[in-house]
Amino acid sequence: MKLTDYFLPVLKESPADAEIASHKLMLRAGMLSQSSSGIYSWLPLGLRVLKKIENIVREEQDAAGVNEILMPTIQPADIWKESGRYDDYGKEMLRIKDRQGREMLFGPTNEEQVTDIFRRTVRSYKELPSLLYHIQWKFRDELRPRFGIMRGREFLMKDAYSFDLDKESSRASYNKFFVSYLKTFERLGLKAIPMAADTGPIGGDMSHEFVIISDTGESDIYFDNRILNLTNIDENIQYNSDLSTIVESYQDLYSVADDKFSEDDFNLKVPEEFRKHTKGIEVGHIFNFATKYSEPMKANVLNSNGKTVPVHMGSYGIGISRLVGAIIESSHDENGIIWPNSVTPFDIGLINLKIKDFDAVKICEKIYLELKDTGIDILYDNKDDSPGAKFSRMDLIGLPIQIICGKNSVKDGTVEIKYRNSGDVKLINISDVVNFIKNK
Ligand code: 5CA
Repeated sequence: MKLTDYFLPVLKESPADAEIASHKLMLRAGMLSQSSSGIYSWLPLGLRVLKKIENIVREEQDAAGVNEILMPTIQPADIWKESGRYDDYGKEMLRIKDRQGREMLFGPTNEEQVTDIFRRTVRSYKELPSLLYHIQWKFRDELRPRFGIMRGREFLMKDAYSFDLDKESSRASYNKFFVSYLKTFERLGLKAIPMAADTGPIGGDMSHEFVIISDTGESDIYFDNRILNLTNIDENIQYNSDLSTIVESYQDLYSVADDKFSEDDFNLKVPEEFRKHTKGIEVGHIFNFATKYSEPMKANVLNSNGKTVPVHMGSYGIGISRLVGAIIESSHDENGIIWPNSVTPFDIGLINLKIKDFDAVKICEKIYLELKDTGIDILYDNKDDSPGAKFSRMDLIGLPIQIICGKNSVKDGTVEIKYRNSGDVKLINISDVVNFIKNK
């Protein structure tokens, strides 16, 4: 992509109402445009990152054997009346009426909708377990939307749902999601800690929040520091094997959100040198709620004895739009964003400092086309701006590698490679650029 064709409205100054780094940087880097309180449009750079995160989450759900579906944003109130949550959900739910006067709502979550799909289609225990997910916009009329897309009113969520015959197999489904979440967040360049948590309006008796440590997070977390040293999940993990040992290795170390915190337990279970109390950002939340929805909504199957029984369910959320902010919170410096390779909007930024020099333009065009041909995403700054403006814009948008083409490029046939993360700069020959980048 050439910068002269790209819609990238960067700002010099942070907007006054943005309080935290990620919100400021997303606005300054031209990723977002606010529509109203807690509601945003995603501009090209922001949308690229959102899609990359969405795809990693999708790949990991698929790898764990979860089926992708797409449910509507607008749901009928009737199913929420059946589950009993229509009144419980309160003012966070956006309620609307269609032209026939039927009560509808903009979905804040989908337990009822997915349970309705299940009860219409599945009859026998032989079809279980069933695992479904979708990636869809949600609306919650949050009391205090803040920090940009971090606590929005409209936000993108991956929500998954499990249906099992009994408590035991439902626990195995829970473990599957638990492990796949650890792997997903690893791929996103994040260390997410699973914390035992309250279930709130979703309900149930077992729940974990996945939280990344950050001073600007809204959650208070208490944990045993050794949880950060547990080994990563194997890339080829077999999701149909028994995953309880992995899950227990996390659960054996005390880690809780503040609604589950007990000072006595913390002191008893964690030696003083490992006790940690910090702020964090909740990027995922999983729940097991047994038959809370299946019983009132009559989502039943026939078991092996021909008896009708309600299914055991769980739900599993990841805040996809929140993750964009969370990744920036954990990876930026005073000059701007530093994208992890897995979610960077472009792999490479190519800067031409000599846009009026015919030979420099020729060199850059060649590098640009050759890299593009190898399937590398490259943003070519071919704009007629000062070097200072070009450097600060490229640092702000945070691409991992910059190729800088200046006066030496024409004279000596070299370009500079700058790593955004370390700031290290390296000179290489123009003829080696493509191979060098390909090997990275
Ligand atoms: N039905 C369950 C799981 S599918 C559910 O809705 N869980 S949740 O309420 O915890 O939301 C799941 C994830 O969505 C959260 O962990 C968080 O990362 C994200 N999320 C929740 N509310 C917001 C919000 N207002 N803005 C941005 N992201 C949010």
